[in-house]
Amino acid sequence: MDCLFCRIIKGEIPSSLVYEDENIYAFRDIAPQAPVHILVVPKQHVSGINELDEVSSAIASKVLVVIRDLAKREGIAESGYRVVINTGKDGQQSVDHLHFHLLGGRTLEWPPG
Ligand code: D5M
Repeated sequence: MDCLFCRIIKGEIPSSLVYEDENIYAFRDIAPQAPVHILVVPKQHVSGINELDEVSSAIASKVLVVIRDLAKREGIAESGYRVVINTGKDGQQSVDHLHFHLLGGRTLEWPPG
């Protein structure tokens, strides 16, 4: 399977790594939409929320803990931030490997476009 994020996780494509553990890989978005824009990705390939099962949803909950810690480390925990999972065509998901956007460092608008 030719998945961009699987290739990044395997080290076949370079990335700006900010965190890695047994199950999770986090790196800076190549096209940042905010001063802090990190993608936090379960290593196991799951296309998106619709494909979550028991194992991958347990890892997804660990992703939230990683996001909490990254927000602290990036200095945006107090000012606030947003966590986004784009899903499917209408959700503008462009990479079919589940990923959480961590966005912060500026006042974010609501609602999103
Ligand atoms: O988010 C997919 C995100 O992935 C989008 O914000 C750009 C980012 N992207 C694409 N290629 C790379 C590489 N090579 N490094 C880092 N970030 C990348 P989505 O929610 O699917 O639209």
